[in-house]
Amino acid sequence: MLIFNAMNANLYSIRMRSSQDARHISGAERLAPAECLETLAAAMVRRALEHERGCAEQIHLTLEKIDPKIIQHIPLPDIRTLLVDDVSQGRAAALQLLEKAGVTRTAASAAMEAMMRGASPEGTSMRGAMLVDSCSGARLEPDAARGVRVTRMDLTDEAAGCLRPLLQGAGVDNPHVREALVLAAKVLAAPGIVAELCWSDDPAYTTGYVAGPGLGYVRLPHLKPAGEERGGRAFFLAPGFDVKEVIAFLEGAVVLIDRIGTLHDPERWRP
Ligand code: WAQ
Ligand code: MG
Repeated sequence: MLIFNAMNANLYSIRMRSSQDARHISGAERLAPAECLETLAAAMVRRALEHERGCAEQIHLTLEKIDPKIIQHIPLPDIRTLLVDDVSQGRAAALQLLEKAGVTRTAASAAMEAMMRGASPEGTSMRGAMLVDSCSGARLEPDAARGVRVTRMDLTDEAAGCLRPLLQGAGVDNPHVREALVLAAKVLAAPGIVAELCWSDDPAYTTGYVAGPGLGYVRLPHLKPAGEERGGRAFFLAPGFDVKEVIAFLEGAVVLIDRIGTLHDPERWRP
């Protein structure tokens, strides 16, 4: 979390995922110096036990020392909100944005339909994300229940200190937004990723987003109906890029976000 190299020498990856047998409940991923790990671990356990999706029966916590030599610094994307009236407008806007980012209509629709059905083989939410060919729409992740889990990323304390008041000013400083921004920043920095589509698996959280290197992070207030448990993520990979390489980056690279982007005023979506 800290920007100074002396502090980076002491950095750990801490991550949690929780489930009720095969059913994914929640996850979290942070980078933090040794002295913060106890407090963060306790907060992650509490989150797993008190989650809206149900009380966890299995909780996996992983803590790992980070090699300071491999830390990369990247910025957060700019943030926009497109106001839509309902889920059908939200999904139409998302398809348009994905096309603008370079995803074919076929690939964008296939990924969206998989998320609507529940993208795991059981028709539930996956633990991680789908990796989708941005041209054909083919699924590229090796395990369709697990998906690709993006870990080893966080804001520096300094960047978090700038981001939170900015989000507060717009009334959107909540963990969903902060964590999604951090995840999207790392996804957009991955080799060959042209866009991401996301909506939550938490039944009450209906705002989702489309992100892309040229688009930034575009929030859409209605990407699924309230009460819906099926959520997910799709990372669209341009043809010609190596699947193993992009997964190695998303799961393994250590990324500290040290700069935030611009927060634009909400605008109405026009078809
Ligand atoms: N790596 C890859 N995929 C993940 C990860 C991860 N670290 N964490 C979650 N997912 C996938 C998984 O399939 C989940 O079911 C799905 O994403 C949704 O996860 O600006 O809260 O944590 O207001 O429920 C968007 C915020 C919030 C929009 C999204 O996702 C805004 C959210 P959740
Ligand atoms: Mg969730």
